[in-house]
Parts: sequence; C-alpha cells; structure tokens
Amino acid sequence: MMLADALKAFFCNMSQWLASPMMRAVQNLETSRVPVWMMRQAGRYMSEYNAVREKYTFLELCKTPELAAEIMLTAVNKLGVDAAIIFSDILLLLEPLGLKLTFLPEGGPKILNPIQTAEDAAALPMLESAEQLDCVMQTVRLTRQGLDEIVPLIGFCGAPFTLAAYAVEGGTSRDFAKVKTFMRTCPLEWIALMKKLALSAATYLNGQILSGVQIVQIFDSWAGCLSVDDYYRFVQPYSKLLIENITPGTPVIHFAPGNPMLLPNVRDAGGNCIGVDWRIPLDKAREILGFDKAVQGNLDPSILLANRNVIRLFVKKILLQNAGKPGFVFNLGHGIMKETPVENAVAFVEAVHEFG
Ligand code: 1CP
Repeated sequence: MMLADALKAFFCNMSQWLASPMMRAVQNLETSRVPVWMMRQAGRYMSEYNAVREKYTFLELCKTPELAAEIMLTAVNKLGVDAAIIFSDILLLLEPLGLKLTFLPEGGPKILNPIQTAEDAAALPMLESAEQLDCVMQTVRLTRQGLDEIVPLIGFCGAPFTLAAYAVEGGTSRDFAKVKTFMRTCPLEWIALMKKLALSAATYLNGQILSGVQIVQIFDSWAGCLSVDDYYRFVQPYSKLLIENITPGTPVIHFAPGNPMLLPNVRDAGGNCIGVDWRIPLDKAREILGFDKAVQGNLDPSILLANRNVIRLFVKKILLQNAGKPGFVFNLGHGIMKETPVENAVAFVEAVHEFG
C-alpha cells in the first residue's frame, strides 16, 4: 500500500473509534447508547477458550500473539461487546523486571523469587523499553488488525500497588501481611520500589498505545485491602505518577475494586473513567466521584450465574440509577466467573443494548 493510502486508512479508522459509544463514554461525552464489555470476557467460562487452553499453558497463550489475538477476537464476536481488551495478564510485566513467574495448575500465579528484603527491592530494575514485552506489542497489533474499526481496543497494566503486592507476597494473598509490613517498615525502599513500578508500567502502556490500543485500563485489584489513610500515603502518589506519564490523549480507566471508601482518592490519583464494583450503588458512586468523571461497572458478576430474567432486571436497575447521564460504561464490578453460562453473558450484553 502507498503511504498516502495507509495514512488515509489510518485516519478513517481513527474517526470510527473516536465516534464509537465506548470511546465517547470513557471521555464522559454523550452517546447514542450505553456501551458494554466485560472484564475477563475471554476466559475459562468459554468453551472455545478451554479448547485452546487444553493444548497450551496460560503463559504460552499470553506469549503467542496469534493465539492471544484469536482468543479475544472469538470472544468479542461471540458476545457482541463494544470494546475488546488484549488477551494478556497484569503479571507479565514482572518478568522483564527479573521476577520468575509461573501459574500453578489450579490457576493462581506464583513468583518463585519474591522480593523479601529491602536489598531485593533496591535491586529491582526498571522496564527500559516496551520492546522487552514484544509479544504483547505483537498481540496488540494482531488484535487491532482483526477487530471491526468501530470497536476500540483496550490495553492494560497492573497498578504499582497490585504489582508490588504480587512481587512481595509471591502470589495471591488473603491478608497482604508481607506487603503491608514492607511499606511500613521500609518506607524509603517502598517509595523507590513504587516509583520504579509506576514508571515501568507507564513505559509498558505507552508501548501498547504506540502499537495500537485506543484506551488503557489500570487494574489496582488489591488496593481494596487498604485503609483510606494507607492508600493516601503509600499508594495514591504512585498511581498518580503512572497516570501522569501515560501518553496524553489516551483515555484512562482506573479500577481499584474492593473498598468503595477509597473512591475519592482513586479519582484524585487520576483517570478519565473510574471503575466501580457492586459494593456501592452506581448513583451513590457517581455522586461521590462527581459528574466530571465517567464511570465503569458495576454489575455483581454472580448475577450472571442466575438467569436471563434476573439479569435483565438488574441491568434495568443499574440503568435507572445512572438516570441517562453521559459517561457510563456498563461492565461487571469484577472479572466474569468461570462458572458463568455463556448464554447469560450474551443475555447481559443484549439487555444493555436493548435498554441502554
Ligand atoms: O486459563 C487460565 O487458567 C488462566 C486464567 C486467566 C485469564 C484468562 C488468568 C490467570 N488471567 C487471564 C487473563 C486476564 N487477566 C486478562 C485478559 C482477558 C480478559 O479480560 O478477557 C486481564 C485483563 C487480566 C488481568 C488480571 N490478571 C488481574 C486484574 C483483574 C482482576 O481480576 O482483578 C489480576 C489480579 C490478574 C492476575 C491473575 N491472572 C490469572 C489469575 C487467576 C489471576 C488472579 C489470581 C489471584 O487471585 O491472585
């Protein structure tokens, strides 16, 4: 293709994304209808995913761009959602930082050489270039190529605290005792560690943006274990640092579930659109956040285990709570559960399209 043709195609596609309900909603603009997608929309509840997963480990899937792109495109086509997210994982960023990542057969992640001392934290390098995660950049390009122009592609990363929680705890935790003790007993090393994670995550997201994502989402999945004071002191400045270093002009969704008391601080850390879980009613969350912010959420994922009628009822209820205000992206308040019947996930998307 001639350069002029390529540029024309690029700008033509760009105008489609910019006009899409998803792209407008995350920027708090009026939309013709409420956009919807689901966190973890490609995953173990889907038979197509399980069929591929039988042949490869989860990490192999993440590191094989053709398969990763195919998995997400299959899910998007099946569900009819208004946005795609790259098929990857927040923990991939830890590998180029020298942390040895595996997933246990039961599904949970494990870091074989967790950060245990102040010296370990000080020795952690920064991500120098997004090309260190070239497989993810390739997944972005292939997924973007395969998507309908109107469907924006979301890139993502873990927030500094959630990445630090995995790096220090060595995997999933119930009480986050190690990471909380680290931040309180080694405050200077904590600051340095969080800055390195924030800037590495920004480099990673900016690489994804250059490779073709239109929106980025930051997952602070474990921030909800913190008090408001601890979040304010130990976490908020570094999530802010990450967000401030994202290429300007790319809308940011900031999601820190688990503790609605944190919402004002999560908002202050930044993001155009704030993720909200089901623990707080949507109208209350919007009142707290202020109507200059878009919101994403907030259906309890367990509702998708019920049936079509129940799902439709809850969709209507949440839409009523939103009261037609701009800047609403319908989503679950957390990732879809693996027990979810696929037809219920489809019924959810259809209900939002019908009533929203
Ligand atoms: O087949 C398998 O066993 C793998 C299951 C799986 C999948 C499909 C994992 C393991 N990660 C993913 C994909 C994934 N993870 C995506 C892209 C797919 C999509 O959304 O459709 C995204 C955005 C994530 C993000 C992610 N990974 C988060 C943030 C969201 C959240 O759930 O809070 C977290 C915490 C992870 C870590 C992780 N990866 C996988 C698991 C089971 C976990 C959580 C483990 C734990 O409880 O600590």
